[in-house]
Amino acid sequence: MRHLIIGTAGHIDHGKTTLVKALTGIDTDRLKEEKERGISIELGFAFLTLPDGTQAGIVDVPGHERFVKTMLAGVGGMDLVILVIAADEGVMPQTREHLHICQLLQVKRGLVALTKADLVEGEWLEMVRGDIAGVLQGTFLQGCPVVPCSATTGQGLPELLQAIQVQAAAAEPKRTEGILRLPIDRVFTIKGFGTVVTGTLWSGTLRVGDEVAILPADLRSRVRRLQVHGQTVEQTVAGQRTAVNLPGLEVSQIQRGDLLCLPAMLRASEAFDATLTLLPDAPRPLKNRARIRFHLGTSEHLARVVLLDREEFQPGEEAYVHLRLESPAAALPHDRYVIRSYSPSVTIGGGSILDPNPPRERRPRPEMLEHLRILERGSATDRVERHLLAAGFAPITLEALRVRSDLSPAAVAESVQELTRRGAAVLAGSKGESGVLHAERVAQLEKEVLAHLAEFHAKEPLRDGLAKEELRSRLPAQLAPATYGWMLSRLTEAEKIAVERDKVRLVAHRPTLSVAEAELKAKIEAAYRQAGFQPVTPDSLMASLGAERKLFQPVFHRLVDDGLLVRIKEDIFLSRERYDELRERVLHHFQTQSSINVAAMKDLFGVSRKYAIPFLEHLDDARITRRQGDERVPYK
Ligand SMILES: Nc1nc2c(ncn2[C@@H]2O[C@H](COP(=O)(O)OP(=O)(O)O)[C@@H](O)[C@H]2O)c(=O)[nH]1
Ligand SMILES: [Mg+2]
Repeated sequence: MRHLIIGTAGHIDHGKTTLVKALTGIDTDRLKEEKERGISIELGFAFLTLPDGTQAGIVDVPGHERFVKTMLAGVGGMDLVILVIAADEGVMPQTREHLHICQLLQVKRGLVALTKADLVEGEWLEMVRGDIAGVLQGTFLQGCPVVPCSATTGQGLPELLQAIQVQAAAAEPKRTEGILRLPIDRVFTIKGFGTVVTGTLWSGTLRVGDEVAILPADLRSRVRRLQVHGQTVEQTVAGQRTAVNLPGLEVSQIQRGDLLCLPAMLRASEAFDATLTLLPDAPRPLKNRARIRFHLGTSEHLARVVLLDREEFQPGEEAYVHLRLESPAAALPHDRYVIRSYSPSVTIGGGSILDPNPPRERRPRPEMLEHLRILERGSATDRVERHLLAAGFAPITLEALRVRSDLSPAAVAESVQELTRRGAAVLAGSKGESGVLHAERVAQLEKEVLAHLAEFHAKEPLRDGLAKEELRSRLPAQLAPATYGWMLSRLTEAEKIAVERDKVRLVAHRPTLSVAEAELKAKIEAAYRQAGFQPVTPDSLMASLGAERKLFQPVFHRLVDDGLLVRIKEDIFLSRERYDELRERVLHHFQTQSSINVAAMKDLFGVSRKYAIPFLEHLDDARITRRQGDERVPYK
């Protein structure tokens, strides 16, 4: 079944609410004040089943200039608009403003209901038609049906319904498989159920039991009940007016303008990169950093427009801008927005979001304009590539790419394949955790790894390599452990580096010893071999050999790196042979004894407590023994 949203627009008192009532039987003016004053203040909702069975939700908007903000909250999600113009008054200020808003928000289609036709003569009607044609010129409604009608006499209503049917049939359905978004336009409580929010489901499918998030606060709840046009349903799809019962949340925590979506899909931001068109009849040019009212979905924010390539923005111009909001909002690329001047509040322009989560601080640079140009005009593949570049050294999952580019999963996969074929994208990571990196970023990272290693080898020619973690800490901070591991195996496979015992080195690196170093190395080794299980500390050995620290230390490190000396604890080292013997003899001990303690250890190796205790602790760490009170038992 097709679902779509029909909205009204037009100047106050031109008959919007009366027309909706005539078409649907529903009076959308529900507030007492609305009844008393005879004007609409809030959004009104009704529904209509078209002759072909299409279920249409109807959003009736207020026409008073003071409520344009409310009207704006109703326009997002409209598939077609009925621009209501009273035949007796003709085109009025909010007729134009509402038309501008629909144009800026890219409502795709619509028609004009020339209401109150009962009040005018044929000649007058023709004159008004002429005016209307002029106003619609160059807009999405140019050449649309203009249907004279009267809610009072019923004249023209069948023709109007017929024209709505034709437009509705041509409307493009919303994406039910898209990223779930429901901009909230009302919040209230129903006795016995708790908090309910309503809105037009822009895209996706929502089911009872779904976990949902309310942005920007990122409140969480689980959908308990769903209603569409007053009927309880199990699921609702894009294009339906939807009421959602959210247990565990208070009415005071949610407000019009919040966005209901699935958890962890969208991220609210206080900055957007966007295109902006200033209306030709905007009253004055827009200065850099001008404070404006920013309308997105059902929300309104105060914001500043940062101009990137000009000092002043003239009416009628279009440009790329950076928007800085005073409160966070969540958007997707291609979302349309409207701006109104701060005071007086009049609609002055609008545009399309290009990047919903750009870095906050930005100074205009030529590359940036190019970046935005590609985000706006580029092919799907070009846009995906921009997102990869912007993501730096953090691999992006296909899911995240989908949200950032607002493409279908298939289109994202295709773009990534294309980029991989071209050598521009690299699949990083493994087993489910995989993401995509831009090849340039990978190359940059490889260059850094190799440069750090080369530098280390130059400084410490006798050392085997740089400790893995040490190397990681010298790389860009955002590098996740998984990405780092992936990076190292990639360089190992390419035979550029080797990783041995947690040390990373360039494959080409071969530590070489001078004659003096080789001699000292032999002396240290011999000293440790002779010392058995009670060796001296490195410092006292250095003193007794009369060696200089500058010479002694690198050689000593080298012996440890090579595994010829094993560090037990602090400055207790054993030669490799003694160390192997230590392990063997303890294991042998366990063949006849069930445990070992410090005293037994002292006897076994003929050492003092000063050595026996660190030995046992080391064996615990190596999972050869396990401590049980004062005894050690075999680890397993
Ligand atoms: N004569 C006549 N009066 C109408 C017609 N439609 C609406 N009205 C009257 O115009 C006034 C404003 O109508 P309303 O629907 O509240 O206008 P809205 O502000 O556009 O929603 C009300 O007093 C209606 O009764 C019509 O077709 N013919
Ligand atoms: Mg009204």
